[in-house]
Amino acid sequence: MTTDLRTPALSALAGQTIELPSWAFGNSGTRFKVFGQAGVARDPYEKLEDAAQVHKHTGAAPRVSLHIPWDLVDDYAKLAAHARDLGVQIGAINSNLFQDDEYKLGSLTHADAAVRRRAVEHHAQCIEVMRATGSTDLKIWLPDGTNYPGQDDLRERQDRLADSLRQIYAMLDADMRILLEYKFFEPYFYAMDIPDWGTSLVHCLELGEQATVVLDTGHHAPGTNIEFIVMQLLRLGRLGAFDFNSRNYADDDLIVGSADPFQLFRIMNEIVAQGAHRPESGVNFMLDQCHNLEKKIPGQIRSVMNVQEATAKALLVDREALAAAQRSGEVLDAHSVLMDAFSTDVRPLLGELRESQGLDADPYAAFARSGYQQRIERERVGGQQAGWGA
Ligand code: LRH
Ligand code: MN
Ligand code: MN
Repeated sequence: MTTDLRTPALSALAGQTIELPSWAFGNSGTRFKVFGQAGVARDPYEKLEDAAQVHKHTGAAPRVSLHIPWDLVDDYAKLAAHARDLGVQIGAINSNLFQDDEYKLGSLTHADAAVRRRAVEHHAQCIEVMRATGSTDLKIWLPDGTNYPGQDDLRERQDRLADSLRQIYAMLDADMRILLEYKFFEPYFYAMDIPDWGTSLVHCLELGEQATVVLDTGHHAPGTNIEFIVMQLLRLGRLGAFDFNSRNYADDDLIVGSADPFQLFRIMNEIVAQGAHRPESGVNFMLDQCHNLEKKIPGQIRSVMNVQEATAKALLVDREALAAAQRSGEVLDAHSVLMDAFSTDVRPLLGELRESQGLDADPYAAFARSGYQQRIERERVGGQQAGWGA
């Protein structure tokens, strides 16, 4: 590792933040069974307390995304104050259009204007939550779609969607933005209404500057070159956020970088190549995961560490050598520059960073030693479900 890359890498890593999902701290499972765990958070306040542990030991996770109505409370200003007392803050607010009977045939795309109005109205409530908590990101994942060819008019559904999104966009304050998520299948299996980044981008471009795309790493067909999408969205200034997780088969929602750390590195390489790891780029690095088998807090700590490790490796790419090899058409030399960075053990570098911040070099071990897990397992009975089937 050359010294000229090491120092800037350390300072870039010190500025990196990763946002945690509140639902990672609730009980979750598969579509077949929700597994209950001892000590799981019983309400949004306790979810924030657990999330704050992740920040306490990593120093890199100061925000928590909420999902409405999974994180329903009477007083959101009070919840935000609780977060601040714990040293964290509320991040993106996720709307929920996938658990109401009324939305069976669609929400923002429904043929009935009254149903669409109700779905738009739900976003007005989410924006109120944003105002009360200081959140600036409204994340919309549209679960709408059709199961059978001919079930509905594909074009009309797009037009209705554009109209509903326009109404939501018009409600935003000047410092707010929409993060529009896409997903190629599920819960519908013939045609999703926002199946891909192209469709999300088209709607964002129509809406205006305050609309950006959110890329969930689990929402693509097998073999999709995700880093290409990252590059293109950055190039157009429309990459608003990531929902990081690991997929092997479908929308597996497992720990980011677990099955394919090389893919995460390739994604972070495109990020670093365009300087988008810097906080001022506006890209929100969020996790969207659940921990079904493993414990929640250690699962989130591991996830944050995986993102940090991929970022550190991307920061160690010798960009001058890479550009020189690319310019001269030295294919294998260029490839070797990337692989050298990927093969570097960055754990000592990250350990050094944490120690310089007064943290333990190993957040995972530090949490295990802290006794927090044993305490919540003793004290909390009746943990809350993350949301599914609730
Ligand atoms: C949909 C999704 C979306 C939801 C979250 C819980 O699959 O990725 O982001 O809000 O899962
Ligand atoms: Mn997601
Ligand atoms: Mn998903």
